[in-house]
Amino acid sequence: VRRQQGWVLFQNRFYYISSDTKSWQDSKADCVQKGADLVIINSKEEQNFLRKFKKRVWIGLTDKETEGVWKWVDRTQLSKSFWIPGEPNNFEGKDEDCGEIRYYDQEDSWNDAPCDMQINWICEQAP
Ligand code: 2F8
Ligand code: CA
Repeated sequence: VRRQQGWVLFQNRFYYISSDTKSWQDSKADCVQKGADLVIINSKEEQNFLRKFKKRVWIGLTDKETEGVWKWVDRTQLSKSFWIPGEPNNFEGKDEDCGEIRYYDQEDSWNDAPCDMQINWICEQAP
């Protein structure tokens, strides 16, 4: 059997890093199709692990439902957050409803960006 091709194991969970780019919604759909979802970040260790892919990526974070109320794709609230200082800023009212890891060289690396932007993404499989 070929199992978990292209997935990386970290602390009991499998992660998939895309090699192409998509909108947040299409990225999420790709994860769901793979039996996973966009990554949910619960710890400093996980945040630092994800930075090691050295890519700008969509994560499972959105305030689509209520502007300014950020939730994970499993509908839970944030326990820890790693926003870039000054973010989330809904930049110039451009409706930035989706969360990305924008920088991989600093721990506080999350930015809110327009969901139709095309970047890489990371899926996480629940154990
Ligand atoms: O300066 C921070 C700002 O940078 C960009 O806007 C100029 C980002 N937009 C995109 O990446 C599309 C903003 O989200 C970010 O806040
Ligand atoms: Ca922003």
